[in-house]
Amino acid sequence: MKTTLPALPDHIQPTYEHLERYLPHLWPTAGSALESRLHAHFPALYEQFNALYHHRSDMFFHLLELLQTVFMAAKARPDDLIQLDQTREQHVDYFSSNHMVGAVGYVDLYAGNLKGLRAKLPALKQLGVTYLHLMPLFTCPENNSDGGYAVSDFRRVRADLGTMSELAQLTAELRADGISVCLDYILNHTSDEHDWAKRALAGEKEYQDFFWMFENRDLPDQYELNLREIFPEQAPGNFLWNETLQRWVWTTFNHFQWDLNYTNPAVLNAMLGEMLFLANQGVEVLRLDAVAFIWKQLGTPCENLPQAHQLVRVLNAAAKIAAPALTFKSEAIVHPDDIIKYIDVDESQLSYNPTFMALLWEALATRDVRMLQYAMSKRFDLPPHCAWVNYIRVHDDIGWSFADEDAIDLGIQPFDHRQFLNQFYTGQFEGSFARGVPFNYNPITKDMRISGTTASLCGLESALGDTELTQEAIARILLMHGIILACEGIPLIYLGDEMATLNDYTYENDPHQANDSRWVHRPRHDTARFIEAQSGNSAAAQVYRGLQALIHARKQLSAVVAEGEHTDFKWAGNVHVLKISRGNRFVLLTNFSETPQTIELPVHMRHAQDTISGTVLSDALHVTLAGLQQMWLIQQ
Ligand code: OTU
Repeated sequence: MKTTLPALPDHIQPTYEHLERYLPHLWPTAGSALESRLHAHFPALYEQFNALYHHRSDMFFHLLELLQTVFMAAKARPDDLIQLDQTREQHVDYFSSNHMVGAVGYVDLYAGNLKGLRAKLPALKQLGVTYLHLMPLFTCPENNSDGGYAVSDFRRVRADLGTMSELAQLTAELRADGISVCLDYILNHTSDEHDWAKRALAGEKEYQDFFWMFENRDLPDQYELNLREIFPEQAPGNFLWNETLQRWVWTTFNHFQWDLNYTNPAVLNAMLGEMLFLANQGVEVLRLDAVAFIWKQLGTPCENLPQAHQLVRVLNAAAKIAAPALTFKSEAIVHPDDIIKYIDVDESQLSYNPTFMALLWEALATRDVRMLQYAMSKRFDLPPHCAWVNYIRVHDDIGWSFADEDAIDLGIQPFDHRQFLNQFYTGQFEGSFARGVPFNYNPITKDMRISGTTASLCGLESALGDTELTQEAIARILLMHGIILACEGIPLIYLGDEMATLNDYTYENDPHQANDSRWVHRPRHDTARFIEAQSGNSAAAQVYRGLQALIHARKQLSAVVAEGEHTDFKWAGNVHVLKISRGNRFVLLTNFSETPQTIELPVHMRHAQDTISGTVLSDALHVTLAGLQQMWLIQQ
């Protein structure tokens, strides 16, 4: 029986027989796994593709091209990955396991190159890492490449880091050690040195159509009316005049990052080819960089448009046919109501949780968990077979992207509150422990984001030389990590944070980095500090040991928390204490204030043990947490 395609008006309904005629040499053999996946996922692919391009007379041609890309990738898929496909298809929720622990870092800064990364494997295993996100490692412009986010060739690894075949070998080795590799799929733009951009610059119309180009300011000016500026300081505006082309080129981010034009189906097909190529190198998770921006439409903010979702769904369906082990992780740092729209088993199965991240920092500054608790109690649940990637810090800045409505519901003025948070985290607010650096202040909107490492933002930098304040900073670092580790989803550790790495201000001396304060939290791996962290009582060592204990506690949760059991953010009855429970047997309590706090225990937790301190509660009605203490209570 052939799958019936969704009924769609006024268009040719491509039956399989119909399509087969055009691609006989590539068509999957009857009864093959590929054929059954085609039947399972082509309807979705067609539906979304048709929604995007039905108005084009050449739609059918582009659809065939797309299918050809899918089949060629399926044919090229190595045997070990075909096996992985089967394993993943049997356990699509593998990323929800309590054994999952993620780490993210730069290959060069963490390990020098891909070879060096292999040598770091024992250190990653010691931390229990099962998911490793390597920051963009593709060929890119030499001086400034936005940390690799301006890709010149998706199929070539940056020469100083290694080669594509080394990468493929590494993903296989890591997989053998239970570590899934995640890479960025930077689909909104390429660098202006990408072959497509070069050919556009050389006058090839076909490639000029890969980007957004305008002869005069008429349309750019109209678009600008509704656009945000993402990097107002280093790259103001969204369009750049190009002398060679005599055109305005759309550049949402830096001037050397050219936005791709997905209204052209050839772009989608080309980028699908790059995506499946990466999947066939053994990359298991693709981070959909800046996914909110991929579709533009005049008169709209050009973010989170329905077509952006349709594009991802086409890509997802294509992956499900050619490389089903592939998982998407959306990077949409937008309003929480928009974030959730990307998360679906048929779209992006994983997503960053920037709302949670921002509110964790908010609670740390205010010592008040109300907004965190309120927002998460209604925003943490996800559709089936999806998971959050919970994090505290990554390579980017922190933006205060909580929902205004959530703040207003609690009587908090969102604008003023963001001003306060910016002051607090740049150390301007009196008594602040944080030492962050402003990122892209916009004088018109007064919007600003924050750079800085976890340790510096948690007070370790400002505490230097003061024993008591140092202990508080350490407790804050562990408290923040404890929360993401206790929750359902993949906890993501930003490499360097495991040893409480401080801000590194040397970027100010590098002319290619000085105008981007995010480099303050992208230091080179400090080997001396890492050695120091392995024993003794330095701050680095205390954080390293503490984190190891928390990771251990997380992995042990499998015995008490079933996979898929919900994470609940219930009111603890004390503004300073966050209570997170998973199922009936586990409760995490965290005290965001520096003073002891007492809360009433839930009835089922009156006999419990804190797996971190070992403390046993026996017939207890209340529990008191020391300042900044966390308790992982397991019902006894
Ligand atoms: C992403 O982030 C990357 O994480 C950044 O490192 C890149 O610079 C950027 O894309 C361009 O590739 O602007 O400050 O609203 O905030 O996608 C970070 C979403 C960013 C953007 C986010 C973007």
